[in-house]
Amino acid sequence: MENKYSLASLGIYQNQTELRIDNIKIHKKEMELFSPFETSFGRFDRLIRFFPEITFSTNSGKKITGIGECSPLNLPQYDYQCSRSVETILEYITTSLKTDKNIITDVNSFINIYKWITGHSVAKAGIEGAYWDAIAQLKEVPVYKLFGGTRKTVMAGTSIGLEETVDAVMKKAEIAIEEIKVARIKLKVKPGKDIKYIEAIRKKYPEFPFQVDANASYDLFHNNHLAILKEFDNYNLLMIEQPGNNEDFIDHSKQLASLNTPICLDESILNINHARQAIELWIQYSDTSRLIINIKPPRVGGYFEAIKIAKLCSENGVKVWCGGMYESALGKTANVHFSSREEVVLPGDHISQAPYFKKDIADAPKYMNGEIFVPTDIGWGVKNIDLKHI
Ligand code: OSB
Ligand code: MG
Repeated sequence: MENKYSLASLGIYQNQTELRIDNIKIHKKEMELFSPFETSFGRFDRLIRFFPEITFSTNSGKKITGIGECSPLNLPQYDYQCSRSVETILEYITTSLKTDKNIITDVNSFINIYKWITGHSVAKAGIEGAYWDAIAQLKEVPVYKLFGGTRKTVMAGTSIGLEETVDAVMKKAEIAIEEIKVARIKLKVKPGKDIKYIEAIRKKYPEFPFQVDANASYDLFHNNHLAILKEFDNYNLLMIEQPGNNEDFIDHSKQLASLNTPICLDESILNINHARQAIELWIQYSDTSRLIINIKPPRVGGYFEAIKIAKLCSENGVKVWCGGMYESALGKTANVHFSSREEVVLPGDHISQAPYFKKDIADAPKYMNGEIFVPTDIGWGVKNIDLKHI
């Protein structure tokens, strides 16, 4: 299966204006969550977000500045990355960008400067985000146009964390469905905190678009766990997200082949090669209609890689959507620009019950009845961005 996509074949803007790095500033903000969030790997109430701000200069001396976001968890629980690893890698990338003498034009010429760093997708995505915002300023267009996006609005769902009681989860589901009117809900589950929660939601909302996310908490070789996952089939779920270990998408394809509910890979897919390999496995052991991929730019190292994966999936009948990493309004907006691509066909994790953070660095994009309006202003189009007072 071929997976080599050029910028042109993806409809991504190829900047030809010659640029040099003028300055890089990394803004580090510790942000307090509005309410603590719990998943199978922990509960937290504050997160550090990094906002790389890169100023480029053109041959004629014009300066343009773009901002991106890096959104790690505090500890290496979701994957190996954490706020301290991201801070370290941002130093390496910054040094590379400042010392490299190559001229920057299209996104490949930019990524090439730091592609010697293996892994560390969260830091890379924030750096690439700053590039795109700057190019959008240069061309005076919204970023989604550079990405080849076409949607004017994107469908927005919400992620509901684990709670001690079914009542507490039901309260959150009710607010999401009846007050916020999200396009779909996603519930975090783990062994022992699964069926009774799912059953309660389905009893009250038999048809509402509903999916679950296990964050790698089930053992795909444990009979009890397999039996529980099979039982999920009774609840008309859109998908089961990442039931097994991060590294084990081969096992996901084989061990869960008898489930009717599609399996969504999140943690397992770090680049386009993983996506291609997963597709080949589902062709062999299951069916591509039962594979879904959650594409998060911070998990795959940036927006260009995210678009490549979306294209490959779309060409192979695999549905994709855009997940979140508790980004601030800036990172969420960047995800919305990516989701404007036509290949992104399912609702993303773009909104939360209350604002995620007590004080955000910018306004969230306009939201109404399960849809977010893709900003049409220049750059990311976020309003009231303030990196000084947070
Ligand atoms: O598994 O999708 C996940 C947040 C951090 C790390 C992993 C995940 C999540 C979420 C939050 O589910 C989704 C959001 O940002 O709204
Ligand atoms: Mg997930």
